[in-house]
Amino acid sequence: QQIVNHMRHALDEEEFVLYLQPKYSLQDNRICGAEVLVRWAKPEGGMISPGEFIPVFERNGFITKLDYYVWEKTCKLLAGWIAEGKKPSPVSVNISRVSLYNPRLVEAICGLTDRYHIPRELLELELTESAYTTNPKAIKETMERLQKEGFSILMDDFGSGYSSLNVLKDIAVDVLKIDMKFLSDTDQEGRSQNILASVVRMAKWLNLPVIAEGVERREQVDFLHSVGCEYVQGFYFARPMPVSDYEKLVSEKK
Ligand code: G
Ligand code: G
Ligand code: MN
Ligand code: NA
Repeated sequence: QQIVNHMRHALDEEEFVLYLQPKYSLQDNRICGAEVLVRWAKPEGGMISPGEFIPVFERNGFITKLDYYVWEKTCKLLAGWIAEGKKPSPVSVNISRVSLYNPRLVEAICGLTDRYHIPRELLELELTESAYTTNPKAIKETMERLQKEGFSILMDDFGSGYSSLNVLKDIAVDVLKIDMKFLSDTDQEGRSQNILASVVRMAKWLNLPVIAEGVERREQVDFLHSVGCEYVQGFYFARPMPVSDYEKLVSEKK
């Protein structure tokens, strides 16, 4: 209970801040969007990364509140850019597996984009692949409702779970995100490279854009280019950054 009060307090005090990690188009090296990644800025200093607190929040249910908070902040951000006359690229937010089972999820997201007058193609939704396993039927239904409402669904961490292909068969997601952790450095025979190349090819057959994430090295970029992967995200290009830094970066590049 104490930790719950602590988190409520943190929400009220706006200790959760949005960071943005740019996504790039490999074809022209331009920024084509960003992913929102939340950070917890403690008043006594220091940033806590979500890897530490999201799993806790998923267990105690607080994640639904935090997710909603992040989506609303993101809508405000987009609304601000639009009001300034900018033509923002889409921004994606993460949806926790817990938020996914909120029966009012679709209403909540539609309500936010309506309230802030955000064109729905500007708010993209990232769902981790492993979330599908618990109740695939309910999730499929929710996904399809969101898509009908005009939102794109990005399948996060594709290939990391146990049922990637199964999920892909059942749900017509809009974008695949593949993690480069997939490519191990110790792989002498290039097995994982071959698998990655095949996934990109499969995605093309399915008419699905692919974003490679976790791109850290030049050789990975060259490889991705050679197999026709179109979009990238990762430390090699840019780390997650405060909103003001992202705005600066985007205005410089244009
Ligand atoms: O930024 P970092 O790599 O530390 O993020 C760690 C994990 O936290 C990632 O799996 C990411 O998807 C998740 N995450 C980041 N921000 C959010 C958020 O706003 N909501 C949810 N549910 N997960 C998030
Ligand atoms: O699960 P999800 O894909 O939403 O999480 C993205 C996480 O990956 C974030 O925590 C982000 O900080 C991290 N990340 C982004 N780019 C890189 C990268 O190039 N290398 C590594 N190791 N992590 C990255
Ligand atoms: Mn993500
Ligand atoms: Na991911």
